[in-house]
Amino acid sequence: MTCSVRGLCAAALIAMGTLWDCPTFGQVPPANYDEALIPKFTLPDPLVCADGTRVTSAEQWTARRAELLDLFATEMYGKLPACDLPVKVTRVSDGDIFDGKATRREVDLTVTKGDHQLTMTLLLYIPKSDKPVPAFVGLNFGGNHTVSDDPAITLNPNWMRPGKDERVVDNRATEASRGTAASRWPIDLAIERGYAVGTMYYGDIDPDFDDDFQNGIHPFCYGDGQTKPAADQWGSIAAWAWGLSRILDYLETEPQIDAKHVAVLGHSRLGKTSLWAGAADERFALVISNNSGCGGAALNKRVIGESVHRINTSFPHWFCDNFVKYNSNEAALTFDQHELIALMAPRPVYVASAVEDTWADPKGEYLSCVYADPVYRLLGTDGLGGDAPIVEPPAIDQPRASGRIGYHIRTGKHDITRYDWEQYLNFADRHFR
Ligand code: GTR
Repeated sequence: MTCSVRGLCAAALIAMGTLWDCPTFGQVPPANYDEALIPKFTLPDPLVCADGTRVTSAEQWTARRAELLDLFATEMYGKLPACDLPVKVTRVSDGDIFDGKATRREVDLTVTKGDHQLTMTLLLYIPKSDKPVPAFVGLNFGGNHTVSDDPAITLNPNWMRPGKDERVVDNRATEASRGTAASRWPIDLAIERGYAVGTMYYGDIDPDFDDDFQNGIHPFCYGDGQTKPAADQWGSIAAWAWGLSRILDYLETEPQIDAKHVAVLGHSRLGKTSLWAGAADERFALVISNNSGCGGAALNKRVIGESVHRINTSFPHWFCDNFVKYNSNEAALTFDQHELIALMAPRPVYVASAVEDTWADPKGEYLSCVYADPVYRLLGTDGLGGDAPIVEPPAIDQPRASGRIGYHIRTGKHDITRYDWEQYLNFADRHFR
C-alpha cells in the first residue's frame, strides 16, 4: 500500500498545485519562521570522524571526506547503483549566434537498455575563441527552449510540471513557453565574459513527480526483478546530478571547452542538485548554489522555513527513502549541510540567498559556509576570506566573496537573476583566470 500511497501523494500534489499532507509520512508540523523557536542543537564537526578521531592534516581529510560523502549518499541523496550506462552522443544542430560571436549547439545524449531509450538534450553556447574556454553548466526547469526565444532551439517534447499560466498544456510545453526563463539565463553576459554555457531540461533525466521511479533514468539500472531503487539508492536529485556529470563527460571531449574549468550551478531544487553534483563529482571545478534552501545549503537542524519533514512529504522522490527517518527528527542527523559545502573543499564554492526567500532559510545557508570554513582552512585556503570567518552574514547586496567560499544575499525574492550571474562570473574570473 505504501507504494501506491506515495504515488497518490504526488498525483494529488500535482493536480492541486499545492502542498498536501501525505498519510504515509504523517502530519507535517507548520513551518517555523521565528529564530527564537529554533530547537537547541549541536552541529557535527566536519573535522571529527565517526570514530571520534580528529582530522588534522590534508591526508586525513581524504578519508574523512570519503566517509562524509558515503553518509550523505546513504542517508540523504542516495547512491548511484553499480550500473554501466554508455551514453551515445549525437550533434543535432550547430549555428552562429550573437552576430557570429558564439556557436549555439544542441547535442543529444542517449542511453539505451533493450527497447528503451532516454534522450537528454544539451543546449550549449560557446564563445568563439582561439583557445579553450571555461564553462558554466546547469539544468533548467522548463526545457531548453525557455532559456531564449530563439526559434532554432528544439521545443522540448517531454513531460513538464504544470505552470501558473497556459504555457504548459496537458503537461507538454507549447510554443508560448519559448524564452519564458530568459531572465534566469543571461547567456549574452556569459558569452561576453568569455564563458560557454550548457544547459539541459532536468525532466529529460527524470520527470519531476513521484511515480515510484518507473520513468526517467532509474529503471535503466534495475537489476533482475528490481522495480524501484533500494532505500539507500538514488532519488531524483541524485539522478539529476548524474545527468550533470554526463554533460561534463561530453565537455571533456569538446576541444573548444576547457573542461578543467567547468562551474556547475543551479537554482532552488536544481541548486540542491548542483551541490550534490559538485560533491559527488570532483571534476566540477567550481560549485554554485542559488537559493537552494532545505536539502541544499541550509542547515537542517535549524528547522526554520522548509523542514526535512515538509520536503520529504511534498517531494517524496527527491531524496532516498532512508532520509524519511529524519522527518521531525533532525536531532538524529549525524551530518548537516555545512558538511555538504565542505565536500567541495578546496574547490571554490558560492552560496547565494535572497532576502524574501525565508522558506529557504538565508541565515542557515550562510551558516553552512561559516561551518565549512575550517575544512577549507585545513586544506590551506582562506575559506570565507580574512583571518577567520565572520559569523554575521554580509549586508544585503554586498557579496562576501574574496575567499574560496563566496556568499551573497540579494534584495528580492526566490529567483536567479542577472545580478546573481554577475557575482558568479566575477567569482569564476577570480578563480579560473
Ligand atoms: C519548493 C520547494 C523548495 C525548492 C523550490 C523550487 O516548492 O519547497 O525546496 O526546491 O520548490 O525548486 O522551486
